[in-house]
Amino acid sequence: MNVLIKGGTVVNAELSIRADILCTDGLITQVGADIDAPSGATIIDAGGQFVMPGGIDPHTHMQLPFMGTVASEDFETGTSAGLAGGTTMIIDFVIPAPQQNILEAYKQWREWAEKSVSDYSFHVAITWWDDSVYDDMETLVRDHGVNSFKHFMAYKGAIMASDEILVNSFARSLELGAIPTVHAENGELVFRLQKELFEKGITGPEGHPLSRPPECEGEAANRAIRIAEVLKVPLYIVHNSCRQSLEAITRARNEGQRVFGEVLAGHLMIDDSIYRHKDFDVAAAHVMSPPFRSSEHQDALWRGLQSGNLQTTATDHCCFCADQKAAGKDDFRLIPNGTGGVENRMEVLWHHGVNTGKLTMNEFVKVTSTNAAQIFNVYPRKGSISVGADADIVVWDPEATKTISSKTDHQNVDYNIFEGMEVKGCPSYTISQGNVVYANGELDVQRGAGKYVNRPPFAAYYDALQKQSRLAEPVAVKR
Ligand code: URQ
Ligand code: ZN
Ligand code: ZN
Repeated sequence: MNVLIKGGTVVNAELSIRADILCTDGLITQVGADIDAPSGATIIDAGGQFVMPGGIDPHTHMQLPFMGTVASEDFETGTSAGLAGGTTMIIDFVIPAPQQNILEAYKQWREWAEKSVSDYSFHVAITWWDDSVYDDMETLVRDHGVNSFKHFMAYKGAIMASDEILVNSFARSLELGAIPTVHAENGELVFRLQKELFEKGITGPEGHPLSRPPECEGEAANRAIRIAEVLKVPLYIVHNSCRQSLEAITRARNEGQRVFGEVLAGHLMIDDSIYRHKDFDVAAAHVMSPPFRSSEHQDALWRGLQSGNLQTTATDHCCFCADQKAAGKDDFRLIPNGTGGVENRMEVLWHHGVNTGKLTMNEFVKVTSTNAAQIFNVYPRKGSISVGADADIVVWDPEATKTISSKTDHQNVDYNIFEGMEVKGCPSYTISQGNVVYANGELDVQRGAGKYVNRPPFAAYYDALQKQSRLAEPVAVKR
C-alpha cells in the first residue's frame, strides 16, 4: 500500500520544509522534492497545507472503571475520535485496584484495547505495594514494553498512593530504567476539604473546585519533585492545572532536575466559573481533577508551554455522560471525575496557540507529538516525519474552520467541554500505519487495526541487563 502526500510543507519539531512524503507498507519511505507516485498509489494533494507527525495524546482513560461506573468512551470509539482530530497514538493507563496483581490488570487492559483503531500504549499505575509489585514491575518493563509507572497522590480511600508507595515505586522505576509519573494533588487535604464543604451544606458541583484548591496541587507536585530529587529519578507530572505546580516544576528544572510537565487542552482554555453554572448537568460535565481554574492559571500554563517548562499537551480523555454524572446530584463528591477532548486537542492548540502567535508550528508539533515520543522513548518511530518512522501523519489545513460541538464530533459522550468554540486550522487527512483513515470529515477505520506500542526502558536498565547478559540485544521495538 503506497500513499504519496504531494505539495505540502513538512513541519517537524526542529524544521519546516517543502517536501513530498511517500508511505509504503506502514512506514515513511521517502521525504523529498517531487517524488513520483508508484503505480496504484493513493495521492493526497497537500498544497497549501502542513504535513505533521500524527498527534500523541499521552493521557487518556478509555472505558475506565471509576467511581462506581465505566467511562462511556471505549478504545474503538476513542481512538476513532482521536484520528478525526489528528491524534494517531494514545498512551492510556492500566489502573490496578489496590491488592490486584498488576500483571493481571495489565492483561485486562490489553484485552480491552484490542479493538483500538490506532496505535496505543500503557502507563501502569502503582496503587499498592508489596514484593510482588516490585517483581512484576520488572516483568512489565522487560517483557511488555512498559517504561512509565503512574501514581495517584489524590483519591484517598481508592487508588491514592502513600509516600511509602511513592518512595518504593520511584526507586524501583529508576532501577528498571522507567519514569515515574504522578497525578499531583494532596489527597488527604482534598478529603478533608470535601467533608468540611459538604457538612456546611455545599453539595453541588460548585464544591468541587473549592475542595481542590491549587495549593493542594502545588504541595503534591513539590513533594513528588523532592522525592524524585532525593532518589535521583526523572519525574513526569500529568495534567498540571495551576501556577503553583508549574512554579514547582520550573524551580526544579532551573536547578537542573529532570522533571517534565504535561498540560491539558481543557486547563488552557476553560475556567472555574463553569462549576457555578445554573444547570447541574453542564457544571457536572466539567467535573474533573484537578479542576478547571481561573484565567490567572490559564495564562501561567500558556507561559509554561511557551517557556518549555511544560513539554506535552494531553486531554485526560475520561468521559462520563449526564446519567453517570447524576450520581453526584446531591453530593459533588460522587460525581465521576473526568471530561473528554481527545478529538479536539490539536485544533484547540493550533487555534489558540499557533494562530495567536503563542506557539510556532514547530513548537506545536513538539507539544502535541514529538516531546511525548521522546519522553516515553518511542522517538523517532513516532513523533517524526522521517524515513523509517511509522507513517502516522496528519495533513493540516490552516484555512479550514469549524465550530466544535458534541452534535458533530465523534466522541462517545453527550457533551463537549469546548462546545461552541470556533477554530481555524483542522486536519484534512489523517494517515495511521500508512493508511488514509480520515479524509475531509469522513473516518475510514478498522476495528482492531491499532497496535500496542512497546516503549523500551531508558539506558540505565539496558546497561544493567546487558551486563547480566539477560538481553543479548536491546528489546527491539516490535513493529
Ligand atoms: O485523575 C485522573 O486522571 C483520572 C481518574 C481521570 N479523571 C480526572 O478527573 N482527571
Ligand atoms: Zn489524574
Ligand atoms: Zn487521568
